[in-house]
Amino acid sequence: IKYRFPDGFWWGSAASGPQTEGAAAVDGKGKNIWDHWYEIEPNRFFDGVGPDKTSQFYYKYKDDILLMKESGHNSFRMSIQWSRLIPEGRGKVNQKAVEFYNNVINEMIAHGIEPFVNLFHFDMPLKLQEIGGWINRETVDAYVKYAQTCFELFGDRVKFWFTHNEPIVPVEGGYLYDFHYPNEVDFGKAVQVAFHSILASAKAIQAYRKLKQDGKIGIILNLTPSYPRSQNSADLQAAKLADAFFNRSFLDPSVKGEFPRELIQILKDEGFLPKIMSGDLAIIKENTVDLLGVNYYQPRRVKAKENLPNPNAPFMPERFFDHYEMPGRKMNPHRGWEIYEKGIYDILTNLRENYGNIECFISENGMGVEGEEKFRDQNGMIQDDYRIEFIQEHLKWVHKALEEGANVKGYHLWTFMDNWSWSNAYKNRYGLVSVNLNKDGERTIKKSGQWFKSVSEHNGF
Ligand code: BGP
Repeated sequence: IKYRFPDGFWWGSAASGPQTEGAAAVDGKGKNIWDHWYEIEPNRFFDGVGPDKTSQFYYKYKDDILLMKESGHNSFRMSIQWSRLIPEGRGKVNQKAVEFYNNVINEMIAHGIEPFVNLFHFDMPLKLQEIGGWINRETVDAYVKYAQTCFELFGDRVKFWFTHNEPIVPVEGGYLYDFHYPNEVDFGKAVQVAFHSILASAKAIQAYRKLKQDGKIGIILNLTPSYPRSQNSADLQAAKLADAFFNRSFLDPSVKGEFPRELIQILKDEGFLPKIMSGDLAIIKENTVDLLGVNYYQPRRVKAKENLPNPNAPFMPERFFDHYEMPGRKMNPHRGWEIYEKGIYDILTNLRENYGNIECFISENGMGVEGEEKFRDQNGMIQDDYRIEFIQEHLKWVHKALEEGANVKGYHLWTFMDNWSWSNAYKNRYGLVSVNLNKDGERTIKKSGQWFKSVSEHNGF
């Protein structure tokens, strides 16, 4: 074994409720924005396949947990669907949901799989979106109540909690770049949504600590290291601002309890400071995370702006930088994302050097591939050597960061089994296990699933 990882390293994968459970309108579940968006625009991104289809984890969780075991999981990240537990976002708790999540958590533990539980994975209950979603302060209160309900119901067994998955994505998708409901372009609203998500996270952490349960709580952020085109000062400055907008905006308040100064200055200058109530900043300051989940897919390549921005165009972060395509970059042709394995090392090194070496783990990393059926061999197994290579190359960099002292505790792949995506339904497959939608969701372990098991068993490769 050339790359050995420390004892107790977390091997597993991540998934979310809306992308896997199905049963979208069953047993008292309320609607969230995805159920709603699919209903009103089924062909927008979804190819006519909605969150009600998915892999039906709601019904098949027992078999699926066996497959987790078979593919080497010692831990697994799931999310609780807010709109399943509290159908209207606030108010009545749905006992059927309590039963379901209890069953899943107990089943995982019975099979030696540590449950990592995330609270918010893009799934705003529709009733709360109707009052503005994260723009409305009432949603923060409702979220804290929801979080507290989860801690009280499941915290005797769940030892790893996360307040949000990629909270910047609903900001970008919903209020800047049009890939999440309510798909508006409004920088002011985007900032308010970001601020309230961060505040909600800090308040949930505060609520968790008050309960004195024996576990840890963190947040999961998608970090996209910003690389400047050159070392000239204009390019460096462009990369620095892109980093402040897209990484430090959430990383700094989550880990250090404060916002990046450059960003605050821009918001001030441009008249976009959010509404803040007295006491909010102190809550953020005092309730930083115990641990950080890092989702890493791709870097951001940045250069100084070439043309002056149109002053009449809606304000966007891109007023301060341009993106560029690095010549010779490696691409995932299916998802259109650059593959740059060293990025994972740069993130871990940055956390070690500039964020107090906060305890962290890779909470998502993975490769979405279209048309994997053509790689199925005569024994029915998908021969996804490209995925094995993808994971391996990233793990080598994680290993190097570890050797240099990074406080990284595990690696979770996106994802366990092929699932429904927010932006392409079932087109891109990410799983260690394949799902055949034409055969009632039949599951088969891919070659990568077998390989992953051996990595987890040997704690290395
Ligand atoms: C992350 C999300 C996941 C998942 C993944 C793959 O941003 O946390 O929920 O969707 O990306 O992305 P996609 O499904 O868009 O290819």
